[in-house]
Amino acid sequence: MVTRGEQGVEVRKNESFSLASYLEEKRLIVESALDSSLVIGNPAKIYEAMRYSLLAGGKRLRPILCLATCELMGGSLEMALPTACALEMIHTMSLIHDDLPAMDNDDYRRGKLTNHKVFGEDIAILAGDGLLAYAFEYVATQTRNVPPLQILEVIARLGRTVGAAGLVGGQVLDLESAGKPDISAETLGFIHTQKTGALLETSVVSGAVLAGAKAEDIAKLARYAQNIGLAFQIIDDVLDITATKEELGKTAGKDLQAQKATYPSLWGIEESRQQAQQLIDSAIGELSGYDEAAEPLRAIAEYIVNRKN
Ligand code: GRG
Repeated sequence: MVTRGEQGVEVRKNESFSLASYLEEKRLIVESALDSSLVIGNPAKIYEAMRYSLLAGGKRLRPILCLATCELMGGSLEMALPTACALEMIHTMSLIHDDLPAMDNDDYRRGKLTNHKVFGEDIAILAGDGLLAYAFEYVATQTRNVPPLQILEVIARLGRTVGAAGLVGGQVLDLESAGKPDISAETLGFIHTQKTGALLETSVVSGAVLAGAKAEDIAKLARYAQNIGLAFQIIDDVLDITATKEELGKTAGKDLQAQKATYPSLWGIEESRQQAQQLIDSAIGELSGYDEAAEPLRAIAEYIVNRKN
């Protein structure tokens, strides 16, 4: 059954599970944890800049994925909450830096003025740096009831994800791809695996690691995440063309303006949607060995192709 959830998004629903309620319940937990994770210190200005972007809304998909896999693998919400917050701190800092004039140069994000538009470029760079450093401190100091080696593994995975093998490397390739609309689907896939996929994969896998999941489960969940990660980016490219500024909360049509190759530019919009749906089907296939406890992950996968922002 398909129903309409928050913001009119079509979401899959079975009789005992409502994705809209699940996302809302988890989003509220994440919002509250993020709010209390970062109190204003001295100098107040940098904390205000960090909180401005961290608490500016957003779907909170990465922390929710982390909580969902931790619970699926038998862990508790409390075990994963500090890592869930850290994932959102890292995601938020990447958005702050991505929006800078030296990068994607945008004035709006999540329906609000971008960090540098409010606080200036110098403080926006430092707010991103502050959030990145705090994410690691937060996991290390706030995680409870998890064996230290599992915490260490999460920290190592986070480090790899943000660095040259992940977000930083992906962003470099993305910057280099501006003005080159003729790059191949393979190259595009490589860029997005690093720029977008890596953090989504770490969100899914870190929840499982914290819960003490077996290598076999971690491998399945990693494949689930790789599939949803690429589908997420394909739909992101489609929305850049089809959605309005109001729906996106940021400037629409940026890819065309920067003359970037995107999935719709390579395949067209319809084929892009179909490819995304195939990836989602493969992602859900990876969950076939799990019972209804995996329903949140199945429904989130479907939501990724049906989302409107
Ligand atoms: C990580 C050290 C370090 C630096 C940052 C700028 C940069 C390097 C990387 C760019 C990463 C980036 C902005 C990737 C795009 C990912 C993406 C599709 C973002 C949109 O995510 P949503 O739709 O956004 O989940 P909300 O606002 O809902 O959270």
